[in-house]
Parts: sequence; C-alpha cells; structure tokens
Amino acid sequence: MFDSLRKSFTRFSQTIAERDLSESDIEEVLEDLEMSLLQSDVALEVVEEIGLDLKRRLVGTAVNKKQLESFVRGALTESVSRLFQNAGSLDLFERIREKNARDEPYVIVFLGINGTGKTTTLAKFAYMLKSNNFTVTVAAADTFRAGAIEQIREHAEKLQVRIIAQNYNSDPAAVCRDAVLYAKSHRTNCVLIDTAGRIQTSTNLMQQIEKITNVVNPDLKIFVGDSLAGNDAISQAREFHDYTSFDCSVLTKSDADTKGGSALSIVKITSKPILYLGVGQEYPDLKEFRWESFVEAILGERESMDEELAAKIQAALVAPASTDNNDVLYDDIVSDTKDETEAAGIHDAKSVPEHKQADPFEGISDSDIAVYSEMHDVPPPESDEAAHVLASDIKNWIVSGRPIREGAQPSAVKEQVNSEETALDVTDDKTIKQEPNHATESTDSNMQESKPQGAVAEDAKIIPDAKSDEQQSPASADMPASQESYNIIKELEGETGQKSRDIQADPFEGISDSDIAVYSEMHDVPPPESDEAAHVLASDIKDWIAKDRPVHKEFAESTVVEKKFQDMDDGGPTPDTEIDDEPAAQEMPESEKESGRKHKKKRGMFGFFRR
Ligand SMILES: Nc1nc2c(ncn2[C@@H]2O[C@H](COP(=O)(O)OP(=O)(O)OP(=O)(O)O)[C@@H](O)[C@H]2O)c(=O)[nH]1
Ligand SMILES: [Mg+2]
Repeated sequence: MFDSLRKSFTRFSQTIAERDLSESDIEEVLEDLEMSLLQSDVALEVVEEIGLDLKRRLVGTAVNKKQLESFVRGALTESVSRLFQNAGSLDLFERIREKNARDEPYVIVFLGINGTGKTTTLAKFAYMLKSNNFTVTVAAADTFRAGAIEQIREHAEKLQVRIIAQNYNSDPAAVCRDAVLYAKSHRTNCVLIDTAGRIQTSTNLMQQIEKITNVVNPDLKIFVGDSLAGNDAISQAREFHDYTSFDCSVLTKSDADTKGGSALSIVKITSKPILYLGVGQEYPDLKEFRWESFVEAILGERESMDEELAAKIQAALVAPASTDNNDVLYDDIVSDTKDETEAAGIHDAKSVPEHKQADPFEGISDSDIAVYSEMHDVPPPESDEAAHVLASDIKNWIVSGRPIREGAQPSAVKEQVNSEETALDVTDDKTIKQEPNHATESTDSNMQESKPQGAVAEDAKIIPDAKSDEQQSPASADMPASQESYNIIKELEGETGQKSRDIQADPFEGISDSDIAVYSEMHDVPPPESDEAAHVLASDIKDWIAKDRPVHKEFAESTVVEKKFQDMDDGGPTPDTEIDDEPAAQEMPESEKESGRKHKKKRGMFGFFRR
C-alpha cells in the first residue's frame, strides 16, 4: 500500500520537474558533445549536421531537468549508432564463396585518392584471403604512377600470389580484363585490382574507373580512406561516391590516428559500411571495424538509463523532425559552392562536383608543410591535383615519423627543431626512410606472373616499403647527411629533450680537444668556415666517437699522433681510446684507410677553429 503511494508521489514529483525541452536546453548539453566529436576529428560539416538534426528532433520532448544530460547524450549516441547500423554490414568471405560457387572469381577493386594506402591495403587483403585458403590474382592496374607496378609486384612476390601486369600507360581496364580472364581459366577465387590514386578533378582518371567498372563489373568496390584526412574525408568520400558509387570503405593509418573521426564522416556521407581498419604497415595489420567500439571511443560508454527515458529517445528519433526543412544545411552548402565555382568561371559540373572543395592541407601544421617542402625542394602546388598529391605525401611522411631525407638541408631540420608547435619525432633507432619518390623507370613486362601460389613467404609479414626498390636511396644506415641531420637534432635536443635550443650553441661542446685534433688530422679536415660546416664536423666527430674512435693502424702507429694526445690540455688520450687497436683498424672503411696513408706524409701541426 505504502509502495504504491510512494510511486504515485514519485511520478507526481517527476511530472512537475519535467518540461518541454527548448532549443537552448539542448544546445547547452550538445555543445560539449559536439566538441568531443570535433576533437575526435569528425568533420565539422558532419558534426553540424548531426547536431542540427538532433536539435530538431528533441525539441519539445518533455524531460525531467535532472535527466537532461543523459537524455541528450543518449540521443546523440543512439543517432550515431543508427548511422552505422543503417550502413549495414558485409560478410566478405561469404560473398566470395557465393560467387565462387557459380564458378566465377570474386573481383574487388580498390579506389581512393593518392597515397591513402590502396596498394598496401590490397596486399593486406591478399594476405588475409590467402590465410583463409582463398587463391588470389592481383591486377596491377595502376599503370599511371611511376613505380606503382614494381611496388605491387614486390608485394605479390612476397605473398606468393599471381600478378597480371602490363606496361606503364597501358589501359588499366585491359589489365583488369586480363586478370579476370586469367582467374577464370585458373579457377582463382579472388581478383584484387590496384588502381591509380586520383582526385575527383582528374577527369581522365575518374573516367578510367568507369571503364574498369564497365569492363570487369567488379563485385566489390572498396573506397580506401585515410584516417588522417579530417575534414577532407567527407569531400574525398562524397566526391568518389558521386562518380562511382562504392560498396564499402577501409580506413587506413588508424594506428597513427588515435581519434578516428573520419569513420563517422565517411559513413554519414556515404551510408556504406566500413569493413576494416588499417592499423600498421605489416600484412596482418588489418582489423575488422567494429562500430560499437568506435562509438564508445568517441562518445564514451553507453550509460544505463531507465526504460522510460530510453523510450523517449527512441520516440524522438523516429518522429519526424520539428521542421520539414531538413536539408537546409546541405542545400546551403551546395548553393555556396555553386556560387564559388560560378564566380571562378567554372561551369563543368562533372569536373568540379557541387560540393565544397576541402583544403587538402587541413590538419597538417604549417611547419610540417614548410619542412617537408624545403627538405624535398617542392615548389608550391599549381593545381588542385598537385595540392592533393603533396598533402598526401606530407601525411605519409608524418605517419612514417617524419624521416629526414638524405642530403636534407640542415636549415629545414633546424626550423623544424626550433619550431615550438611541431613535435619532431626523431627516433632513437635512427631509422631514416626515403620520402615517397614517384620517379622510376618503366618496365617491359607483359602479363607477368609471380611464383605459383603456395604458403605465404616467411618474411611475408614485413610489408615492403610503399615504393619500389629502385626508388629507394642506397644504404640508409650509412647516410652521412641524414646522420648529420640526426646528430644535429640530437645535439639540439640535448639531455633535456628540449627541441628549441639555439642552433648557434657551440657544436663542439662535450667533445674533447684531443678528439677534435685527432679526428681532424686523420681525416685531413680544414677548419670549418661556417657555422653550418662546424655543426657538420662536430656531428661527424661525435659519430666517430660513438663508433669507438676507429683509427687506421698506420696512422695510429704514428708517434706524432700519440704525442698529440699527450700534449693535449685535457691530459692525454681518453681512457677508451685505443689507437693501436687492431680490430678497430680492420673496421676502417677503405676510403678512410687511404686518407690515413695520406696523413702519414702530412704531419703539419693542426690549428683548429674553435668557437
Ligand atoms: N601507419 C600506417 N601506414 C600505412 C597504412 N596503410 C598504408 N600505409 C602507408 O601509407 C603509404 C602509402 O601507401 P600506398 O599503399 O602506397 O598508398 P596508395 O594509395 O596505393 O598510393 P598511390 O598509389 O600513390 O595512390 C605507405 O608508406 C604505406 O606503408 C596503415 O594502415 N598504417
Ligand atoms: Mg598504390
């Protein structure tokens, strides 16, 4: 009896606390949530659209003030979840089996703008499919970018899958047709087609996709998007989808992107599921995309709420929005862009789709752009296409840990180091990678086949670098220029790890006079004539010390050198310097031996520049 009395009181007190939500009630809570979406790199346009829609739907719902936050948060989580649910899902293996049951290969084409990771993703698919006992043929249909055929061939060889390739500039559709014919006649389960990276404004390249699609009628078109694309993700996905509707997406470089908001942007724009995430640069680094985990990561765990409130959320989300002007935002964008393109005198609707052209450099810091461009001597891009290519190269460079290029101008490095806002990530293992270089020779190969399929090669887990061997610079470990840049950075960072220390500090600090003298005499180094040269020399000496001061035997035997050590004001040779050390003499490269011989004859007292 008391129970029902209490319940009726509770219900009464709830009712008086409830009130119809106004737009500003919702805005108050929504603002914070929208901010967390933006911080997760969800594109602004998508955040605004979701927020607007939610506001329209929730206005007027009677909610207890205390439950306001749970209500709005719950509604947002629910509406984002619905986007993913409505995009559906796709059982890839099941689809392949169904097609194979009809004695046909399952054909997958990988699409996307330059450098998003199409080829790498294709290789990861080949690895995954092989691991699940499907046979694979690869079509090298990027006949456009120099080095692309070598790159895909290297993957095919490592993975031991067949590859069908022709010459550069040959018709990609013909390559695809050959690959499908080959797969049919050899009863291969899947054909994976690598295509050239393109942006929507490259009409020719976009037409190529149409042609490929018409010729081989692929079973699955996968859009390969870049997790780092931020606001650009929507324009990439939307414009590709406009040209050639794709079936699903793979989001790459999620390992570098802790936020992952591009997933929501792409699904909102395309309503197509995201199948996998690329989570690294090795073949197994392909992870099934689980939208539930994604939603939790960006909006937090779903809180348990009472049934009544949950029912209110469901009711609000299914009810028509409070205004029938739902598309106002989208319409505004389209008309804005129309005005922009018309003002620019552009009338070809196909070559410039009716959407905002996002800034391809969005999300890249100015200092990264400046350092990359200076280091690679890149002129400012003169077309949209060139801007997209450059932006994608810079993003890849950032993802690879901003490797220092061989022969980089130290000034570029200095700028980066001195920049407060840029975290230059120089790893201790001194890994130095060559930047993507699109220049390589073409190949004569026709209808190339790799080794027959078998087990994946032992080293298959290691993905070859994205670009072909011919494009790699020789020997990264022995790159003096890169080493020099590395040392300069290390020196500048100092023990405190400070990146902004003054480049003008004495580069020889911490190096003993005897080390400077012995090294310089042994290598016949004249006194440096500039700060730059002094830094380079100091870095070389440090490098020499780090290698245990290798000294050529002939040079070491010289009494003059021994005397020099003794004469030094810091009291003779440093304890770890073994100038007669035999093994050290053997380690000496031939070129340095030669220089040692020269020194034997040339023993003038060495006067050394010291700041
Ligand atoms: N960290 C990380 N890097 C990736 C991932 N996927 C691709 N990459 C790197 O991104 C760079 C570009 O990859 P590619 O596969 O050559 O890209 P693409 O789209 O084929 O490039 P184009 O053919 O020039 O259009 C390479 O350095 C890859 O190793 C990923 O999931 N994580
Ligand atoms: Mg490629």
